[in-house]
Amino acid sequence: MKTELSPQQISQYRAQGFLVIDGFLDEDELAVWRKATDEAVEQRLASTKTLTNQKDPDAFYAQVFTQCLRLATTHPVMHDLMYDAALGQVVATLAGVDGIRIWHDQALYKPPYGNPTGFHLDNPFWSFYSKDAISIWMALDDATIENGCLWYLPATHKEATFEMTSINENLGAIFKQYPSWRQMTAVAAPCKAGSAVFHNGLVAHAAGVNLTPRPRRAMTCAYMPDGSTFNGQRNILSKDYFESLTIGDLLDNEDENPLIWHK
Ligand SMILES: O=C(O)CCC(=O)C(=O)O
Ligand SMILES: [Fe+2]
Repeated sequence: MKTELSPQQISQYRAQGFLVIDGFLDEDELAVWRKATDEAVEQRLASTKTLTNQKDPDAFYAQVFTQCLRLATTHPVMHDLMYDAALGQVVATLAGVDGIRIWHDQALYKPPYGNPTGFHLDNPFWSFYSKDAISIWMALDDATIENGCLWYLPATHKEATFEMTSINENLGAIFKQYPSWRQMTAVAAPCKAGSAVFHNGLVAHAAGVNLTPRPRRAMTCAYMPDGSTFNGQRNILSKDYFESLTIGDLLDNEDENPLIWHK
């Protein structure tokens, strides 16, 4: 894993709200990530007895991606990959925070001839608000313009608020909330398998249509800076934990949101 970050990479991440690191994994590491993710997704889909994350496979959203959350809780190798302190240090250093917790991991497989992922912000969906939330998006296949690589509206994390944005079938639904962004030119983030794309939880991003007969596989993880507090939304929190919380409480539960790195 390419864990060394240059000052240029850090400043580019902070300025643009995203950063691609080509060849983040070496070939052997990529093979481990692919196998673990494929297995964990397969097991999850078998246990939930549905082929996609939606009951209706013909629904638009079911054809955006197959989405499997918190695979570290069901697959031991995935657990080790996600709890790797070296990875935690990389994301914490990019984000500029002293400690980092897992918010949730998530496999995102865009199916063959799958629909695009509409522009959205991530952080408004989560149970904490932070200008320093960060995600990693690990390409398990080459991510190309043809198969649905990520696209960014650079630096929008500096203007975005925590207000919920809609993500629906319209690629540009977010522009109703942020009209000035409609004039921006989106920047594509194509990358080879084994590359990692990092983004801020408030930068606007989308993914293209998959115009190939093969899936576009990615393994992702969203992170919460240590010290973040509960904002009232449940999102992925367990029912019992959610019901025990009051707005403003520190989110420091090791089972729900493990601290994977601290200075
Ligand atoms: O993979 C995709 O299509 C979308 C990814 C995304 O929105 C994310 O990782 O936050
Ligand atoms: Fe996202």
